Amino acid sequence: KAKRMEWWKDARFGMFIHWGLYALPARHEWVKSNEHITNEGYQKYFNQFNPDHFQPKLWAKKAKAAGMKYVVLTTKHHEGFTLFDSKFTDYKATNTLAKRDLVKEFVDAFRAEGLKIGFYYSLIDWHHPDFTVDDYHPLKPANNDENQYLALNKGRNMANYRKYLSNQVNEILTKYGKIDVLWLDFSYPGKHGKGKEDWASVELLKQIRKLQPGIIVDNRLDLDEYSDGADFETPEQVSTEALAKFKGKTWETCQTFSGSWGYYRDENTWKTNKQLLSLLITSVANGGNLLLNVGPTARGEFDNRANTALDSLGLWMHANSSS
Ligand code: FUL
Repeated sequence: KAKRMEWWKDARFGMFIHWGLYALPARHEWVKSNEHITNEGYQKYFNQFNPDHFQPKLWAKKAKAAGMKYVVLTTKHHEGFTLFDSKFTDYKATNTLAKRDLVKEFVDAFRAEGLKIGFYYSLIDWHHPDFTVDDYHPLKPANNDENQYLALNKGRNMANYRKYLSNQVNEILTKYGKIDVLWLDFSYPGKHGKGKEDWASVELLKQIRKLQPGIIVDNRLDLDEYSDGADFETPEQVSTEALAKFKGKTWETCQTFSGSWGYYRDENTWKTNKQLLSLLITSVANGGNLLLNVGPTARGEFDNRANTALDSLGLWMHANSSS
């Protein structure tokens, strides 16, 4: 473990990228759940997804200039849409107006800039017909009625979803060469989900380690008691003051520029440059990494606010580095 963590501990600063169909409504990556949107209601975003300004080389250059050493992209977020070409679903970028595997272009561009490659993959899936309607699902009954939960889950079979998830993890770990980080995400078990049993976490982790022996895996598999469960902790949106308590652990704090991870056009409470810098410095000073998130627009661009913030971090890094 110590060996595989070497580059990561040295890296300190990475870019998180949350990009999916939710960039179209542009009001939070949880929009489908927050607004109880059905698959049919959400379909318009799939039909309109056309990232005509997607140039991952520009993203990679920005990340590098900001001093970032690795990147983590949402290959699939909770909405279930995959940016990669998958044999196991039609709900993928290849079938949109983009007509291609966007993960492939992304990987090539960031590798060319010398950044390590990470994939985020959501264990939660609000599109798959076998995924349990749990407390956070878009179809969750408004009154929390248990009989309604039962009725909604009749015919849904998590075993099928488990297979699907394992198949897709297999795809992302075999089709793009060496992958450095896998960032699996399940953070909200709720009352109706079963956590690690739902994802077969122990088997899944074995599969991952076998496919990519050097890969670094986060701690969101619900496997704390499993000795080889996690490589690092993932304190999310923790305040600068609270970061000190992670000292001595292996950790990466993930942070947004504003409140949401997906592109949120009208969200205006953006962190100042000073706040961002202080997050970076405090993380490093306490032995952690900072994974700073960008939510590109539906057309595939970083918006001005993100670019300006990244540029200013880059200026500071440049002024304070020896190379
Ligand atoms: C959370 C997710 O629910 C958010 O949408 C985001 O991806 C964040 C990094 O993890 O648990």
